[in-house]
Amino acid sequence: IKHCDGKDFQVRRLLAAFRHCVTPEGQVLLKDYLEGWKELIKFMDALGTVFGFISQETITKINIMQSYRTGKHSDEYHTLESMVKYELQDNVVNFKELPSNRTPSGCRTLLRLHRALKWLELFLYKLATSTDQDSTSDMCADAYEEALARHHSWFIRQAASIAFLALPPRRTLFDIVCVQEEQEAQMVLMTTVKALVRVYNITQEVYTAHGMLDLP
Ligand code: 1Q0
Repeated sequence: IKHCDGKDFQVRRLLAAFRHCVTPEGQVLLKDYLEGWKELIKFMDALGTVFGFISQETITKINIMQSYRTGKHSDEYHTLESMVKYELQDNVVNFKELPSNRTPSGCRTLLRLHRALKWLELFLYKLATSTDQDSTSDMCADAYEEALARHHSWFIRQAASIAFLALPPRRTLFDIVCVQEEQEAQMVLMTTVKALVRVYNITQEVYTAHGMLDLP
């Protein structure tokens, strides 16, 4: 299988997006952050239909963010920091559970992506430091337990654990990333992890500073 076309997943683009989204002042540009996520969706799509519900859920979250970013108040949704400031000022953060007919806030929506980014960081780190004998399903499940499971309902946890079993072996994942050599794979993965850690830590600080880590 060849996955190395321009329209397919490219780790170069993933890396560029998650790097560029951090400005020299240490702010997070939402446009590039979401570009990074769009690239991840391509990765999931390359994995096949079992991951469709995860990819759909990610698309839903990205679309909510895009609608804010291009909507009436687009200026306020330029960076993570400006979004938080605006939604706090305007009292639209939803610190309480919302009626389901209202569009969730940018802050609570991005928080879902932010938590998933921790899963990705842990998973890629495990992938980089493993061997062909290790199971990707186990690595994925371990990262999920560490980063995400406690934020998910029982039903979602069951569905996720079934999807994890369908994860292909390391070599197939490396094929999608278009790396063959073990060393090259390690380097690409670790570079990506570094970029993710940087964005994650900034976002985490902003959410912590405003007591927003538990938005319902
Ligand atoms: C590749 C395998 C993907 C494994 C993904 C792990 C996370 C699984 C979580 C699945 C749950 C999705 C169902 C819905 C969940 C929602 O309840 C939840 C909360 O939202 P809400 O509105 O109900 O409060 N939503 C979320 O937590 C958002 C979840 C987003 C999942 C993002 C998965 C990102 C996957 C990326 C695949 C990339 C793989 C490696 C790339 C290698 C690159 C070198």
